[in-house]
Amino acid sequence: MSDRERTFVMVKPDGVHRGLIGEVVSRFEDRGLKLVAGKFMQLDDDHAREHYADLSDEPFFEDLVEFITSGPVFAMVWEGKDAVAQVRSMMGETDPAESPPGSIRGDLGIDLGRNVIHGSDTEPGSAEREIDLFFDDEELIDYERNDETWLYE
Ligand code: IDP
Ligand code: MG
Repeated sequence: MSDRERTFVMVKPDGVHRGLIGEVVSRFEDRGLKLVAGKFMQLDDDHAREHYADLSDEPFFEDLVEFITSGPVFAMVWEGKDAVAQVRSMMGETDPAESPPGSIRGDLGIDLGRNVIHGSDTEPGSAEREIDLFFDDEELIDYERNDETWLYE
């Protein structure tokens, strides 16, 4: 049980506009991860800058903030065994063009700045920081999936 963790995931505006929320949610559900929070929302400028604060010196930062605030996003928290690393591996690489077929970005995107999905990176504390930035504690729902005894030994 100690390897169960939570990670923050977000379908970006390109994914929402392209009707890919259901596809993305399905992949994590099918894998056996458990949805513990979800919110359809539009990020304001401050929220976007704080979320991507570690990239603020990058030349693409302003474009990234403009894009991520340009339309609605679907923010989620998923829980399960090694959830942070599992979600990252299911996402593929940052650039969809370098992501293998079978990964979310490799199947659903083609361009770096339109890569459909955000997922917390594996730096210690990243997932917790992002979950806190998007959700209040009472929005995180504790429950058991009724297939958990078949998903975990
Ligand atoms: P990640 O989303 O795979 O964690 P990060 O390096 O954290 O990748 O970058 C955050 C987002 O910034 C990426 O998902 C992508 O949308 C955008 N991005 C990253 N690198 C570049 C770049 O070199 N040019 C344009 N956009 C970029
Ligand atoms: Mg990142």
